[in-house]
Amino acid sequence: MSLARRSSRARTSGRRFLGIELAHPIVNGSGTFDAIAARRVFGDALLQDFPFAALVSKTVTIAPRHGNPPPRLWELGAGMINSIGLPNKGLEGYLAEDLPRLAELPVPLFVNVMGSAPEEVATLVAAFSERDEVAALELNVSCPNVRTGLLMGADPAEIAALLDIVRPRTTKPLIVKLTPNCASPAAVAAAAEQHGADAVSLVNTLRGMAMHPRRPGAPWLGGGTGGVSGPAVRAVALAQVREVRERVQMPIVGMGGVQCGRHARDLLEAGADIVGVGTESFRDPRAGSRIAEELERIVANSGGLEPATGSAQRRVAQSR
Ligand code: RRO
Repeated sequence: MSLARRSSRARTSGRRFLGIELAHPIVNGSGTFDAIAARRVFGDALLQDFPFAALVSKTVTIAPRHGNPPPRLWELGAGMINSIGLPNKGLEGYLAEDLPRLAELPVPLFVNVMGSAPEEVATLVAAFSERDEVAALELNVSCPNVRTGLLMGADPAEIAALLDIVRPRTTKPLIVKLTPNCASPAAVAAAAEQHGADAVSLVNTLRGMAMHPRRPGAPWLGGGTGGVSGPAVRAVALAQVREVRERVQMPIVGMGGVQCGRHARDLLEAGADIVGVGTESFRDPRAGSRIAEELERIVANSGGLEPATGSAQRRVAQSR
């Protein structure tokens, strides 16, 4: 076994990500694990066996939002479509009510924020930047810029302009959550890196819709369209993580349809540094811990993974 492979085996159980110590490489996808509700259900047992190495919060906006009208979910053969529409208490409500409770969790907190203009995102980032409870910030850029009408995360120039305004407002790590619904997530990732992002996470959900079973021509979801997640998107996630890894040096949070340790290993092999689990947590609230344990066993049995950042780019180049 090479030295690189042996030393990286240790990294699979505990690793640093953006300077933050993680117990293992599995985190949740934003909006897929409500830790406050889970604490109500499972009590302090949740704290003793917390499923993720860091908690990524659901998206916070400046003003409170009710979210989309129901129905908000449609089950697919291989996943689901959600159209939740960002219900949240808004910045003030989140700071007063949610942040103190999330700070009690035994893992670092990554706060996900979204705004409809760069200045709004900057305001959110600046507010969370002052809070010691927050380890890192994730920018949800799957939102149209009200001024340009363009999806902020779909266009390299939009993402560059966003980061030029947001980056100076914090010294905390900034993760950009990429949308798969654009011509080139890799080009957006490269622009994000050039303009000061510390990491990217991908994939967010793929735009999709379901027809109403009883009303011809009408959509099922109250919001019309929604985001497809689960096993249906796993192959797309793998391809996009690999493409992004070819373009950037910064760390990647890979996610999309991960249900078991092997799926997590595949994303790490494709170039991710850590892995997000989302839809699977709705079936199994302990999915994060289970997948981390399965991954640990797979890696131990196979002699280790190479560190993702940089090495995956070399592997991709060599395979051409
Ligand atoms: O709230 C949602 O409907 C939602 C968001 Br903000 C997102 O980023 N991705 C998604 O699938 N749903």
